[in-house]
Amino acid sequence: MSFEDWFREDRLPHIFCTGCGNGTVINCTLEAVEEMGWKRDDTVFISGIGCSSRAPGYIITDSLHTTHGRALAFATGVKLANPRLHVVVFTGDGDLAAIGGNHFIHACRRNIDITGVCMNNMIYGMTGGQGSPCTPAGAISTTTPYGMCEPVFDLSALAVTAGANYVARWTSYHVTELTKAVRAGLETPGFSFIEAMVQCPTAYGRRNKLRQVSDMMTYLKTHALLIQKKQRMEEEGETVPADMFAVGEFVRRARPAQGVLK
Ligand SMILES: Cc1ncc(C[n+]2csc(CCOP(=O)(O)OP(=O)(O)O)c2C)c(N)n1
Ligand code: SF4
Repeated sequence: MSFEDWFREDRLPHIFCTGCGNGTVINCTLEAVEEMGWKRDDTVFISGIGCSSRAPGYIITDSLHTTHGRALAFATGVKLANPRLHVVVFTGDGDLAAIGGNHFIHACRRNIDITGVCMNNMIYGMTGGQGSPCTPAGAISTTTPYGMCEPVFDLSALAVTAGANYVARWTSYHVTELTKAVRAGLETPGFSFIEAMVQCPTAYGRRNKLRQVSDMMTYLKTHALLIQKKQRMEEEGETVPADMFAVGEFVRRARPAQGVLK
């Protein structure tokens, strides 16, 4: 079998815009799931609402497309009702960190055996480009026409602090690293969180001088800074540019977890 055997082809064509990064994240996740040797009958994909949250609909397993911001609450119920199931949540930055912020914190704190994959496109994509907690300072959105004046929210740092057992961030450019990170998250008992920075040419790129898909990919590539390099720069007193974001593995630990089969 290959990762393509997990696709629900009768749902095609998909709704994603040409050049959207979400497909890459779905492929990487399914590749990791396939590497785990999981069975379709034992695996459930769950999401909230948003472009990214449409992902489970294209996968052949049982899935739940739930309410905006509530994917982790539904996933918790599924996992605790049947801990034998492998539960993977797809979410977006708005779904996870705005309306779903409290569920995110407490899923990390409870350290439930779920893997959350967030497609962070730095914007509300599905509803036409409102600013999200992850819209970078100065970026243009429909709700920040003069530039985002609030500081960007670091989803991975929150997950580390709140108690997730595995946290990593990559981008849709870093396909190999992203796949390995999802695999590590699936293997780690407890809550694992993988943040994937993705291009959204439609709602984010065209308002922020990144109109071409290649421009957005170049943005992701050139603004990603390996965590070890960032730490070295900080130790040596070098200034880390404010628009760079760290990528890599942020934590891998073994805090007591819930929903893990003994
Ligand atoms: C309670 C509720 N409020 C608002 C909405 C409208 N809504 C649907 S998707 C969405 C934003 C999605 O943004 P994000 O989670 O970042 O996902 P993306 O579409 O960018 O992948 C909003 C506000 C809704 N469906 N339900
Ligand atoms: S609006 Fe953005 S996130 Fe949504 S499908 Fe289009 S490119 Fe992807």
